Amino acid sequence: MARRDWILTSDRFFHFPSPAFMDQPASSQLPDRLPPGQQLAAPGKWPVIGERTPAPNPGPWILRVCGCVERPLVLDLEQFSRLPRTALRLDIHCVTRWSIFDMDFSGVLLADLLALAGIGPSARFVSFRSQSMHDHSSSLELADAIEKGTLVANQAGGAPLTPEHGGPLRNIVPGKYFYKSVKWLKEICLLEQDHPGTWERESGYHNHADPWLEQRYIAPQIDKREAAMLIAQRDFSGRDLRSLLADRLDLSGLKANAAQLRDASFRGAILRDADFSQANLSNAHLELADLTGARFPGADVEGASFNGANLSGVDLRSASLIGCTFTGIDRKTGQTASATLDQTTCFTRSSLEALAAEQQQYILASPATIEP
Ligand SMILES: Nc1nc2c(c(=O)[nH]1)N[C@H]1C(S)=C(S)[C@@H](COP(=O)(O)O)O[C@H]1N2
Ligand SMILES: [Mo]
Repeated sequence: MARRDWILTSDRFFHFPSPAFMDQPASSQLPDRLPPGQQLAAPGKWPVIGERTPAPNPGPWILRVCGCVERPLVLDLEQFSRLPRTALRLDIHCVTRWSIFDMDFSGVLLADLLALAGIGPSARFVSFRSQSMHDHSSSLELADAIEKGTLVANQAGGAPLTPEHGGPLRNIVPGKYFYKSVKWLKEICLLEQDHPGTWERESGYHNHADPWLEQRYIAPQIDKREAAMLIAQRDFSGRDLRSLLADRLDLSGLKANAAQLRDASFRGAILRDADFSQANLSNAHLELADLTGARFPGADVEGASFNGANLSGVDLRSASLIGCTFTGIDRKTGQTASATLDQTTCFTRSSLEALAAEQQQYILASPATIEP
């Protein structure tokens, strides 16, 4: 099926995707447009994810195009602003399960920058490098990056990019999870060998990042025997157990302080009184789990699914809830599954703002305690 990663909102580009999808009536667009496991962000909200500020930048902003190129480029913002501009409208999809439709970005196409620099014969990958505290970067196959319509943007929604969203410059990669779009872009380096990006190296994010194939994470190698031992002892404290499968297990009283449980699956598990303080549970599957009395202080639960879970006595006041779900169609059964909340389930009003509208409404209509 034809899939729209972007449409052109200015009149220049080297190819145009099949617009077949756009001929369908509006009501049939939504299921086709939202990649699997994604939901729309709260209207008008563009969450800030990852780093929030660039590293201090001495002197004026410089963008370099280097590596396997024929003519390395060193551009200041004034020179950048005189390059041929392109505007794109596209949907963005964060790996933590929120999407926003019809974002407008404008700037200079990677293809146009590379036409100036000249692609060297050995170039196969492109690394986007950031002016950031830990030298954040992300990479793509060069042909893929060009074909997708990668843009070096300095504007979003017709206004200069704000610093928290990557201003003055970031790259935007249509049709990939948003972690391929690096904020505070300072260097575009063409490479012979891939140099996988920060999230890809350190957090197990998938290097291909196709939201339609749900290429979110590469499962790390967990030694099966060690996992079985940790499960038997119910102690995951400080362990890296990303993508662990623990569906339907009885893990009452689990100790998971500071555990890495990104993308782990606890579907239907018994997690009564579990301690998840400081744990990373982003995108974890907690559907239908019994979490009565479980503790989450300082935990990261972005993109986690609590659909159908029992959350009696659960305190989510200090957790970041971006992309979380509490109610929705269960992907295994096709039925709606909703979390059970009572007066002992706690949120703060500000944390609820990060949720998609449907999720917010569900919690506001429940008996849960919401602190100001
Ligand atoms: N320099 C830098 N770029 C980054 C990140 C980061 O932490 N540092 N996070 C990535 C991730 S995971 C996402 S989802 C998007 C978030 O962009 P936003 O904050 O503008 O929504 O930026 C990407 N680019
Ligand atoms: Mo992300």
